[in-house]
Amino acid sequence: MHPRKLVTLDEFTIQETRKFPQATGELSALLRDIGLACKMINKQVRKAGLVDILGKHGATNVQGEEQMKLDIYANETLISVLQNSADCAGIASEENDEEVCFDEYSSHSKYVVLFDPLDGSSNIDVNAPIGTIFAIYRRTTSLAGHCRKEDFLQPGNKLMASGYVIYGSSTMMVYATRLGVNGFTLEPSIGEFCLSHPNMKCPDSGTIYSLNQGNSTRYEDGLRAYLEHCMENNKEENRPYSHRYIGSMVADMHRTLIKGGIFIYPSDSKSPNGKLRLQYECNPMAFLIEIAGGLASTGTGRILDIIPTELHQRTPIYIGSKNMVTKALEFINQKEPVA
Ligand code: P6P
Repeated sequence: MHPRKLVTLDEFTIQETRKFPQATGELSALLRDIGLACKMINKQVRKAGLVDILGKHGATNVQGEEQMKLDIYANETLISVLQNSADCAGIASEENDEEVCFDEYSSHSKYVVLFDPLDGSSNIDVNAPIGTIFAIYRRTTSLAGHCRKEDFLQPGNKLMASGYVIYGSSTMMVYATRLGVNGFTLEPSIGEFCLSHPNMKCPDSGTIYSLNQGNSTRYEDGLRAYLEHCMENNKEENRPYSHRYIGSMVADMHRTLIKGGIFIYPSDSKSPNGKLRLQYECNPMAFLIEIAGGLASTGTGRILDIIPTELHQRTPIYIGSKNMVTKALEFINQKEPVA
């Protein structure tokens, strides 16, 4: 009996490429590059409590948020690996005001990558799960020249791949292409991401709702009515649901993908466009969850259909199990909810 063969990320992406004779393998190589960068970030995250890397760096990013040293390390690692990969023409990051288009060596590459290098960084000090979120687009501009702003302002429905790495009880990379969603767990003894969750699907329904209920006084009536619905006693519909909120989008989304549920960061009286960023948080998660069979809405339309106008624009988001997102939209759009 042959021992069960571990399939590494590298082997899996090469096998996927072989399904398409015309594929050049550049997208697969790019996914491996991102995996390498995140293994380097993982190494620092795992020892964050031991070295003076937790201290606040003092600088602030374009969002006006104080940058932790780990944020900066993660950002610089992703930029450096992608710049040297020759599979990426440029990047845009939550931590950079503008896009970064790479020099001659990489400028003819056909892909660009957007990322949140370390999402949920406020959780670093309390050892809660954090993550890296990434989105990969094929360029719309000529490969003869450098990439340009419009390469980074494409709608999510043009994504080639997207995913995240969660630095949690184990380190996992989950990514989606139009072929499906697959999860890889880091095996530290060999330093490889190994296929552990093939062909991931988001359950059509769930019993968990996830949002910062502390903001509920600022929520619109329809959303408050939906929250009442979640907390109501209804045995046949497994209500009341459980409320789970980690405050790290990657962690809340990973649970939603695996267990089902709904994650909400809505607009409210203080944040009319919500808090989460479209291009490197909401779109990559929306693409992934839709490929896994779920839904992702702004409340009035599909996240992936938004035409971006700014690199760091925000959007409200209702994302997760399709039956739960549909029910939430009935409440917030004041349609007579189905009994
Ligand atoms: P709040 C982390 O700062 C983050 O960008 C997401 O990871 C997370 O879902 C959200 O903000 C948490 O925001 O306002 O509830 O603390």
